Amino acid sequence: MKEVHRRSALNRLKTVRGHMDAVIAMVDDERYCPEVMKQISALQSSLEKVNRILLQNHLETCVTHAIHEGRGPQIVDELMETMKYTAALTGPAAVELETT
Ligand SMILES: [Cu+2]
Repeated sequence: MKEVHRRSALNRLKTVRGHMDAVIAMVDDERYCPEVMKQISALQSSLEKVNRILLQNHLETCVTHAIHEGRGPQIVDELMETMKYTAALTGPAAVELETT
């Protein structure tokens, strides 16, 4: 991985872990449902951002190398297969994530 992306992904994932602990405590304390739901949405958004960082890293490293080695079609197929489970990478929410 490129160091800049590795650092960024790790920092964000560690923040998510701390945030997740806080949300678990909220549920344990039986906090008001919409408050918990807002926090869950924020966690989802944070994880989607991490996925975009990983996608950027993949394009800049693995995909670039594969194309140079003539393995473009295979790696594109693999990526399309991966992204079909990730609406946030391809759907309208992805545009919002660009700016955050
Ligand atoms: Cu990769």
